[in-house]
Amino acid sequence: MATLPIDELLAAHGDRLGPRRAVVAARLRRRWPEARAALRQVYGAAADELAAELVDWVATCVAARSEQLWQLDLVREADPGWFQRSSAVGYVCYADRFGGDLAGVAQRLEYLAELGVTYLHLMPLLRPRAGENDGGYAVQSYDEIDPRLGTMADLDRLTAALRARGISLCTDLVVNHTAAEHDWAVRARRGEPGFRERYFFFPDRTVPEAYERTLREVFPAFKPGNFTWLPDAGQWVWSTFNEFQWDLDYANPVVFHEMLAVMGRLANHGVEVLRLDAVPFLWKRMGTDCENQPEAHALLRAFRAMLAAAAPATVFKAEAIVPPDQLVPYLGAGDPEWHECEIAYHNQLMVMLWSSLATRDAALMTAALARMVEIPAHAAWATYLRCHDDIGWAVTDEDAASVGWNGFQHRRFLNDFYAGDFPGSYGRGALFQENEATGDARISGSAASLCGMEDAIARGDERALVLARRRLELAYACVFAYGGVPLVYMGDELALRNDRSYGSEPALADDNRWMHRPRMDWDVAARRVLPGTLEHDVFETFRSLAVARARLPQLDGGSRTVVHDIGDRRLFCFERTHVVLGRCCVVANVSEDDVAVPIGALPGWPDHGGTLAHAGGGAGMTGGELGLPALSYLWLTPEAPSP
Ligand code: OTU
Repeated sequence: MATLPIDELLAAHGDRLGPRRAVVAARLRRRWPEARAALRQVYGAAADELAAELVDWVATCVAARSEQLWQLDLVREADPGWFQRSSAVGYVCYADRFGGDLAGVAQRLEYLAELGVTYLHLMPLLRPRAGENDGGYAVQSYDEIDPRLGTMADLDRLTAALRARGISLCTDLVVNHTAAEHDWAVRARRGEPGFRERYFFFPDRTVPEAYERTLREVFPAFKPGNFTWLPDAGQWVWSTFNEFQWDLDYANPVVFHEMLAVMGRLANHGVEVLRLDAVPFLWKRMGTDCENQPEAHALLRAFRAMLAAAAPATVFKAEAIVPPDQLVPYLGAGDPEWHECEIAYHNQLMVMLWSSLATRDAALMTAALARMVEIPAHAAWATYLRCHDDIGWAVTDEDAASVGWNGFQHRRFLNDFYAGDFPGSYGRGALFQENEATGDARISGSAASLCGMEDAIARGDERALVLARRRLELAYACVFAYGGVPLVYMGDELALRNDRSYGSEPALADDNRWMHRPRMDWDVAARRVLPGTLEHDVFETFRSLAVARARLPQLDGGSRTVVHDIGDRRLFCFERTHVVLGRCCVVANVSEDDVAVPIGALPGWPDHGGTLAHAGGGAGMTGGELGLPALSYLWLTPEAPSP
């Protein structure tokens, strides 16, 4: 397979590709070497067989692509940084909880437009198993929409409506596992030839136990261990998450090919961002934790190269909630840089924002973020404060030690603090998956409740409510400026507090992540236009962040982010800088003290201080000094202020 006869292979497709053929051939010539290298790393000699099959798949996928999406492909190839623009604002919600169903979501686009949304992440849309389904992350059919939400035709209509408004649809693709009720799993369980090889089956505990020695448990409270016994089959099956989520075996090239085909079909329905779930787990290696293995990266690179040939308008977002050193490679950072996922969740920024707010100290955030490796200019973070999952305290022992703290104790403090168990804490969250053996736990709870709003409202404490609101604004101001696509998690823009109603729904009651997955209350949302209400003030805060961000091209995801230690642990400072787009400096006071800092403390910043581009919490600049009241922040640009 020294050279792939791309033209010959495409010629076999006759007129199917019509005038698209030359472009597809060019894309394949460009992408195939990357795909081949990655596939060889995983499949060795078997990669060669896949080659011709995959070219065939590309042709089929392109032939089925609508003219509108084909045009979008061409536009995106001309502007590959489209998702990095400073005008990008993401919004994340459950289709049913936001709009009832897909058609209902399409009725709410005006609301999204008010917030400046350009990227809509609808949580899992594909048909899940009946009953408990881990919020849709146990997929029974990758070719059907969850019937509660609509049909594929509804998806086509929704993506067309979104595209017409310049909004890209993101949805989840659960690549690591299927539901135990997926057709493959059912056949594998019966022992049908060709299906057991798509999962990991073991006749006894010998091999599972050898793996268990180095595996962690993701959901220890739901299901101890990583394997599930199937009495009818007389087999153990690998199930990292819940018993009903079976890990796929990517050592089988059929699994790769089939999942790629799913990607192509979703792209052809107009999905522009695929959130690839749980990617660290894609490859298993005995003696390791079976996360972040080199083959998992190779698989993503192969998926990337092939989908870029078939549907280049669609980008990948990696869901890898792993320590910073393991995270950055998912964006293709390395020497040399490569193409893997265009976007990845910045879990570290999220954790550090919560940590800083609890301790009123930014030193750990400054240290941890400053030492992160830069990401390639073609990639971007998805920055966020809250998502549908729990918060795991990804604070490394080394980072904690570098600011004089003990990692274990700090993580324990954060759990106590946000569960409301620490004296004086304002957090009203709850522990998730407490593991009595290791002392580990994570936190559930809505952003507003974790920021102290629920507590302040319950106690009728006006001053506490002001501080809680400032915490939410400060954190989101960092999320909006730090670099990449800022994600607003549904409800945060209205300061929705915890929703405890899940406790009375049997399929949800055991999983307290539902406390921060509320249903949109449109009566509450209606208050966003009533001045003097909490909803109005918070909503306006989000709107103004989006407007201010859109005006500052230097906040494009392609700009560098440089974290500065400016000598005061209460202040978090970072700068966005780009040789063409310019600079922007952000300073945030995470403490509840009033802090003043001379302009000279900002490295390389002009003495006149520049122009205040945006601020919150009463922060401002007078006579060579920045004034930062409790929990306030400002965004500065270097141009001299107009007289
Ligand atoms: C993801 O999360 C989803 O976001 C969860 O909602 C799902 O339950 C889960 O996958 C299974 O599909 O461990 O605590 O490094 O951290 O995949 C959440 C990635 C999780 C994992 C992540 C996982």
